[in-house]
Amino acid sequence: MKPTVRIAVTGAAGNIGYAAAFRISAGGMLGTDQPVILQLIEIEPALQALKGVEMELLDCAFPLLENVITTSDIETGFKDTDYALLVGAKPRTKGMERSDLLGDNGKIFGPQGRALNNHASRGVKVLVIGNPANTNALIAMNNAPDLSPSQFSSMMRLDHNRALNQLSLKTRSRTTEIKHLTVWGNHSLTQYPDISHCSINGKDATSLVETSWYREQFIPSVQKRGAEIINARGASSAASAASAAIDHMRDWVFGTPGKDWTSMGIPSTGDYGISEGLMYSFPVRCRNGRCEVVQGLHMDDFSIDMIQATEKELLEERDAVKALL
Ligand code: NAX
Repeated sequence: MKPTVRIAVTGAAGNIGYAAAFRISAGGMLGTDQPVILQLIEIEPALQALKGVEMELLDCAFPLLENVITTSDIETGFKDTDYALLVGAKPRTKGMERSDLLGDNGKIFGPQGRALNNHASRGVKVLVIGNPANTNALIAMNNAPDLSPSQFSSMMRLDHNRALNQLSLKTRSRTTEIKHLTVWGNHSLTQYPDISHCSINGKDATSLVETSWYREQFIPSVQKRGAEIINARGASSAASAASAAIDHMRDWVFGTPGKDWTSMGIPSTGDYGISEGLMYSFPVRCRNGRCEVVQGLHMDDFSIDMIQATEKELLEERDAVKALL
């Protein structure tokens, strides 16, 4: 058995937090030889519900789960944590402008960034899931000057997995046979699910599907999948989001498989002409706990327009929260 690690989850009594906590405790994220302490964080009014989550976790008698801490105090919740999944966020309510949502969430992610800066393990890996995830991650990162920007990321893996699913259904292949898919940019309707470098069983994916299907059906269906789930389920994606968070962290820690890559929101250092500092989703390979943008991919005019459109939206989001950075 490895030495115990601490994993903080905010919004842990919510839908995604609830689904994630059990899979983490069962070893789905860091392996079945990794004991964990869960540090579950909620706002005061949800602490009673969180108590119920703790009771259920303990009732599972998970061999790997050494302890569960529940708290509304972020300094306690992030103390010595090795991994942080920032799920809790303020949802958009009727009549709320996007700028109000950005501002309200900034008030959550600024203090969380500072608490991570001051209390987390020096090697902490932070994944922001709560929406608007890319810009919330940007705010947290900017409020943690003693941590490296490379310790912050935002979740695009659900979009990536949704794209794998759509393409596998269309081409009657397994998702594991699809390589080199990327979802670029923002976790929003401007994201760009890109199959132009993708291969399926060694064949060019673009030769297996019609361009009209790719541009008019595939891209919008991945972009709008979240809304489709809400219409069907009456609630937003939860288990699939938790599963994506676990995939994201597992690849970050153990590496992306073989020569394949994944999609992760990470701080831009200017690759592919994307403005420096933006939390932007790129094709990423992870090795030894570090993530690197895949270099040298040829981008055609369509792709360039798409990656710039989603960059423009992220620049506008950054402008709207500049007081918090
Ligand atoms: P829920 O409303 O079920 O749960 C959110 C929980 O967060 C609640 O229990 C709430 O009390 C808690 N919370 C709110 N503010 C908090 C704070 N300051 N500190 C700690 N906890 C706090 O939402 P859920 O379905 O779990 O979704 C959570 C977030 O994930 C939302 O912002 C949602 O939009 C976002 N998503 C992001 C995705 C992504 O791919 N990046 C996909 C799924 C999901 O839509």
